[in-house]
Amino acid sequence: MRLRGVELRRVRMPLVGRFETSFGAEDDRDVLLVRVDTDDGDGWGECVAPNDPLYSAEYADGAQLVLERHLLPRVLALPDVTAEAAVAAMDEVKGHPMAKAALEMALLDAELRARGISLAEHLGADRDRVPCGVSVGIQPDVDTLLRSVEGYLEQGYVRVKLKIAPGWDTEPVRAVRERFGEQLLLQVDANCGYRPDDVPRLLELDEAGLLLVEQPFPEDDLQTHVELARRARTPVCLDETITSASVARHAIAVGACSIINIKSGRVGGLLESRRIHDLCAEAGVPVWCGGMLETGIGRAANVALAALPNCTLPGDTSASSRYWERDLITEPFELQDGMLPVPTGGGLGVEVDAERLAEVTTATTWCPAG
Ligand code: SMG
Ligand code: MG
Repeated sequence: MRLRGVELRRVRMPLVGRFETSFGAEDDRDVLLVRVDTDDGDGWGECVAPNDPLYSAEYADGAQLVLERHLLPRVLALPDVTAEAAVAAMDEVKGHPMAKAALEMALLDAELRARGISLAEHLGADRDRVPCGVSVGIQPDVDTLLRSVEGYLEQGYVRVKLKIAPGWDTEPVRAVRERFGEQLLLQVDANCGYRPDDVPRLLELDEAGLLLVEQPFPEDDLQTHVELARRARTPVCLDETITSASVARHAIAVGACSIINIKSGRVGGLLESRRIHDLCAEAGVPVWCGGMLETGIGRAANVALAALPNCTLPGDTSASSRYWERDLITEPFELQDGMLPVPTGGGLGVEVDAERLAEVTTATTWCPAG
């Protein structure tokens, strides 16, 4: 495939409601989209780097800069571009997995679209629809939380994840468990918000019968995750810590987690996600697909990933309406009996509407080959 150039596009879309986690709150998304222009046609990718470097070190402005200055020049210089060749060319640049993943996604989309193969099929998915969970941010009070959870359950979500932080943990979790009963699939996500001294506090969550506790401690603190995993009945799941297949292998080997959340942006791409999926399957570690408040482009990739055989837990692959009044970028993903259909068209299998996209575009940069 010959790459003629790459367009970096910024779009701003307000979220339907504030999304608050242990590290901050977001009211809108300033998304970086990548369009590759190839002699085989276009491909789209979404960079999941948030507006600010609070989830991890990456953020949208930084991702754009590293793409413009360091990643695109390497990939645009390749005579024959494939997603795999691009990943290899970008490898000497340290870090910046979300920027790399966005370009890989766009190239995979172009490549697979031209061949008429869906991303799900290419990755080895074995399902045509996936069960969906919803991630519920920190709320001003427990009553508001209960109303919010009730609304999502009415829409059909099959699993609820509550964001927790010191001071917003055992009480809201207990209230949700009491109100919605034992059968509710419930889990929590601390986004690195706790410290080693908090282990006893986190052990109190055992009484709530949770599916898992996600990333309680900072991403580089494997040891405290090991300690909690040894002492708690609740399975420990890692998100921020897992930045590659080799980190995943290590975390599993030392007993820091028994479940892994896969996000293609966090691990540098869909091909690395597939490797993590496979090594977890071999180790008997279930995985699920996380989310980063994606538009329809990134959501399409997530839903394909969520359809892999070892994604045995419902993911944070919610319907478009959970995030946006209207997803102006692609057709919306709509929940059907708590499930989302896996796109079957070539590549990501979603169409970008150029006119509607223009309505939300705030800046466009064209990076030509040669
Ligand atoms: O896409 O529904 C979604 C959000 C899921 O909770 C979610 N993501 O740590 O798993 C996580 C958070 C990170 C969001 S930061 C933008
Ligand atoms: Mg998480």
